[in-house]
Amino acid sequence: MDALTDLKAKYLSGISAASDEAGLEELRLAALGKKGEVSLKMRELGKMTPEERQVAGPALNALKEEIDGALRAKRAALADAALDERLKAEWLDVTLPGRPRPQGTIHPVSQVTEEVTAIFADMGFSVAEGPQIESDWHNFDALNIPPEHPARQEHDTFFMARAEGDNRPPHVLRTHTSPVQIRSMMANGAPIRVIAPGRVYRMDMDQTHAPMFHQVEGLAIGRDISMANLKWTLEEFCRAFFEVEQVDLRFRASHFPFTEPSAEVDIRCSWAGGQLKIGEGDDWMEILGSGMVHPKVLSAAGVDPEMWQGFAFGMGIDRLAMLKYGIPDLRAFFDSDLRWLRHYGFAALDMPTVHGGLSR
Ligand code: 2NM
Repeated sequence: MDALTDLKAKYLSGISAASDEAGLEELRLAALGKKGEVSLKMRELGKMTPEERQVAGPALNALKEEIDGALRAKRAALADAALDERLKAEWLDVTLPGRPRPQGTIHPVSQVTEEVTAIFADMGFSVAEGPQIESDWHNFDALNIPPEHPARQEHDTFFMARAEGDNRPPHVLRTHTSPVQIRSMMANGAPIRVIAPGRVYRMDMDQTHAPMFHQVEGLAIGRDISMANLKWTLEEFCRAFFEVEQVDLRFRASHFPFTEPSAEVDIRCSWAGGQLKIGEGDDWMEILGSGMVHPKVLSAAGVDPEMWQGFAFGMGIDRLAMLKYGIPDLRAFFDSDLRWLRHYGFAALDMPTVHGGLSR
């Protein structure tokens, strides 16, 4: 049995010295493979006498088990070592500081637009949009603004250039978002409840006016919508927007071509100590225009005024932002001054909801 002792010594030391999986497999084949040394010895058992076989058989089996066991153990040890190497190479320093916050902020106009949209969405209004370059018809005629109306004259409206020889009325930069409501009524008919926030343009530039500013207008058309519905809707809006329990609104008779009757709406406020407080005090501040949509406007938009009626209103988003967030100068709104934007901007991903209290 000296031959077996030699085999055992040879393979166990070979396995112990192997440095990789391929080397181990070579050794396995050399010992236990079909033509391996141990397998050949097994085959010789057939030629032995029963007495010889009784001794050699168990010894060969034991050798085979031992080599097999050593192979398994070494294979596991190599795998452990490989994992250790990987863990050393792929370490991650979890104590590193986090990534810096994004530098950008949400512009107050965007913030207020989201707030207004959330409040009116809660009351069943959807958002409508339309082109900023409008046809003369959508911006004026459909809204019962006749050609001789002062708002149409050069000093208020930006007109687009016309091709030479084109005598059609030029398109305009929309002076209000009302043409969006016209388009909504033409596309969807009545009943309808929409708000239209967006940019509008007027040739105006001083401390309180910019040539581009933002408006939100609302429209609700139904079979029996009245001024009472308008009053409740606007009160509800102001309560939610200014985040106060009590608001007091004052409706002053006014005139707009697209509504009849028309009212300008003031909100009770106080300026005590130079600080604006909404809902208390003895001052009134104008915040929006409103009225019952003129029958001629309904007809122009394809809605039968014998069947349908409703209210509309409009207000300036930029001014709402100044009032709510105490921003003094309208002209700084569109300067893209990073210091101003960091000061007055809002955190990204902090979207206003009515249930979340809008601006918290
Ligand atoms: C205002 C004041 C009063 C208004 C009217 C319409 C439309 F298209 F439905 F006729 N939209 N918005 C409206 C009414 C706007 O802004 C001061």
